[in-house]
Amino acid sequence: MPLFPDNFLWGSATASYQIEGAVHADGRVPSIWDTFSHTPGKVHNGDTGDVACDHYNRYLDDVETMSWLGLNAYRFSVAWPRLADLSFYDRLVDALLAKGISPVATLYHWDLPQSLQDEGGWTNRDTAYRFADYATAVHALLGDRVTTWTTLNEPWVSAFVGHGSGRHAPGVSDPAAAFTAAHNLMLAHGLGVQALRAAGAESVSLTLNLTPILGDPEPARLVDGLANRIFLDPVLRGEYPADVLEHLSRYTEVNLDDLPTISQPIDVLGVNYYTVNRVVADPSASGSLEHPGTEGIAWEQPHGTLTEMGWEVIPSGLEDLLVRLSHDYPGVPLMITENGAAVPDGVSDPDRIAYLDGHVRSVHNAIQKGVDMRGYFVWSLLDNFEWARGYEKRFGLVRVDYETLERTPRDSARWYRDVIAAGGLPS
Ligand code: PNW
Repeated sequence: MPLFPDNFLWGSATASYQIEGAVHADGRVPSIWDTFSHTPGKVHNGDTGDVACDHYNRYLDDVETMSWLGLNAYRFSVAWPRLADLSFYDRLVDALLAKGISPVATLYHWDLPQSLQDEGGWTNRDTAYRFADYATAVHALLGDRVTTWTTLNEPWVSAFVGHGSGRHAPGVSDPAAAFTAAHNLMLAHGLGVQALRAAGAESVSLTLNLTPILGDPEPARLVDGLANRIFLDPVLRGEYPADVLEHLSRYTEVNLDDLPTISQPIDVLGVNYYTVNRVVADPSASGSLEHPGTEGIAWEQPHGTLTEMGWEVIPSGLEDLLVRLSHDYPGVPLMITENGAAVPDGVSDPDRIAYLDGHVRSVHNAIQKGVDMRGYFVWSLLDNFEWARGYEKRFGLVRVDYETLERTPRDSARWYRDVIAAGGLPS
């Protein structure tokens, strides 16, 4: 039976706007996702996070479920719009610790206060300084109990889905804004690391969604730069890759003096992995708005088995990615902060079990190849608000009935419980 290191974190992950609901409780102010989801035509079926899973009121039941699963860690995000009263997270953290579950807190999972968006949001570098102040405030409240911190979740999505295609809030479509936002998000990360360290945080990380790019070598290299290296190199090497810098300079100017701040050492890199992309050279292709400047590149249809998101199931991509990261960015421990699948609704979910099984095996293979892996978090604990896709896509180990808000553990939850109890996979 493949075994994992003793102190390996077995967790699951969620994010504030996707599960909490209670959008008017305790002085919470509107976020860009309230605005976006309430704008007709932006989210599938007109769904919003107004109620979501009502986790804000049901968190004790949900912590009970985590305890039943045997999780030793739980990754959640703190809602910046709740800054006026963060006591919910105080209660959540106490409930987790009472069950022996380590809280892993993400400071920003996409719910920017609308008031900051009104001043330009991530295209305004002031937002990065505001983020550092916010990080200090959250640490002051939770830092005596939370030891593992993540600054940002997936800045690529915030920058390029939020400002490139506009499929996500704030719904902007402007390549210059997207590259500027990417830079300012990295600055926020760096300033956030400094703020957390100054406050005495033990372990600080950043979570990136990393997508291996397969296909014709030249387009694959360009797209890899725009999807992956654009964050990896500034954060972990203190420089933009030359090809990426040349490319983005066609749209905007970035302040290279920020790089020492951006590249503050981190203790672990969070990796969100779901699938790969395949690209081919095609002179007639218009490229992708989420990868500005990719005219002449076509995204190939995914191969083989697909999830409900239309994403190709390819566990070997995760192993290859982890090995690559350990070679290209040595000395940085890695943690899978999200991995999971949307599959058809029901309590029986063999396709999710197969997906998770394959990817946990990949993580184990990477460990055997010498990669320093610290944990694995399933996305997600609960079905939840899947952003522009609304509630239709279901990622939960636990099913949520959105009429009654009743929770029902799926077969995959029992499977994960057995994996955790055994400390690894059945051979
Ligand atoms: C991640 N895309 O997001 C997020 O961190 C989660 O909040 C989300 O629920 C999960 O993956 C599943 O989607 C992504 O459209 C969402 O390119 C969308 C994209 C990428 C990542």
